[in-house]
Amino acid sequence: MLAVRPGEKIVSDRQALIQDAQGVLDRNWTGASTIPSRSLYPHQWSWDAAFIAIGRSWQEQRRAEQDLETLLAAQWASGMVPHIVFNPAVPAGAYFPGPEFWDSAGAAGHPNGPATSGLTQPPLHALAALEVHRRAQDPGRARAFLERVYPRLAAQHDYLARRRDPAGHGLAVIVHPWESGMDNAPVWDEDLELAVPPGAVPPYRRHDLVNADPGDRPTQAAYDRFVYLAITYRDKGYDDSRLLAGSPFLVEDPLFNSIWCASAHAPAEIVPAGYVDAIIADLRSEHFRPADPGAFLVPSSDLVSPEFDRRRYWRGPVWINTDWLVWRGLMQHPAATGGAELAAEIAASMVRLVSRSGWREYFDPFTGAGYGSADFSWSAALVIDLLRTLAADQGDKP
Ligand code: 2M8
Repeated sequence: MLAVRPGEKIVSDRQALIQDAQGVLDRNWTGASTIPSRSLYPHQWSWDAAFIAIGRSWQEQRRAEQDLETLLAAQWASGMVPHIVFNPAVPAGAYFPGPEFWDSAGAAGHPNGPATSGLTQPPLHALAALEVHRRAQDPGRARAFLERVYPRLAAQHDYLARRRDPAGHGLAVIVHPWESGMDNAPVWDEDLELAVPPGAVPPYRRHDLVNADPGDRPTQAAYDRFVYLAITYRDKGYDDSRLLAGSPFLVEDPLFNSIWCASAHAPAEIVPAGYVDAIIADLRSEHFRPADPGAFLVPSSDLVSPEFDRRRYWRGPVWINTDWLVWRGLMQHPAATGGAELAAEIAASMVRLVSRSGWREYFDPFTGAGYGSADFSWSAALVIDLLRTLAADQGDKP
């Protein structure tokens, strides 16, 4: 069985795995921030920075703080925290769409400093900053850090409330699948059924197909739509004031909003228990649990839907960050029926995946094979967090 009972050890040599994960983070450190991976993603990404800071917080307070502060230094005047901060030392053309595509310098409210993208990503940063503070080896330093980042985090949340809630629902909209972080998920397919006008997307070269197996990555049709949507938003100056009237893609994404909620410390305890039970039931059903007991949890898309694809980016493979989000949510609800067992199974699955296939970007739910880039930072950072949290809960020295 997949099952590991709560409290049971899930890894034979925890220290070795943590050290290995630490090596990934060391190799991906640039001096100012951590890149997600040397091959596919050579700049700083927004929600990656939050996951990475959480992993680093256990023993590298300074780098954890620096990861978050480098990102937040690129915040726009509106409060928007961009989804990519470009490293000027990386050759132009190493990633598409790069700084020349986004043209952030030409946009109102872009800060002085490195170029950025014009989109945002799930706002996990306040939660990450608090974790960094909570685990700080130097509490005085951590307090000063929190005082510095607090106004920026408040501005980020304020931006979402003021500029990204055009319908007044209390939920933020995303204007592009890239803002969800789960860019290529089948849930966006319907909203992406848009006609790209001929000539609207100038020719471009996809670097992801050079650096990863094309079978792991979005199709060309999906990519054209991603690029078209980004161009549409860019050409309106990244102006959020007329979103309802002018955005071809406008979605109140549940994951983005749950992260916003968790980050804003609207504590998970206010979630009605019925929702938690329903989520657990879904996760234990044929939709998210492969029948083979030796398989891996949790697929990123519904296993029995026609769109499910076991290896293609965000359309089915298991990702360590979404596993970690589900695991953490379950740990906050110890009383939910079956929640603790499921959390233990997910934790065991995460460890089995990286032990078997290394620090890959995503994994096959049936075989555990690794896909996408290698030495992927959030896989390493979040397994550090998982192992250290479990060790601390069991009263072991981390
Ligand atoms: C992926 O997204 C970028 C675009 O932002 C890409 O495909 O080039 C996503 O998995 C996203 O969630 C992640 O933040 C990023 C870097 O790891 O890669």
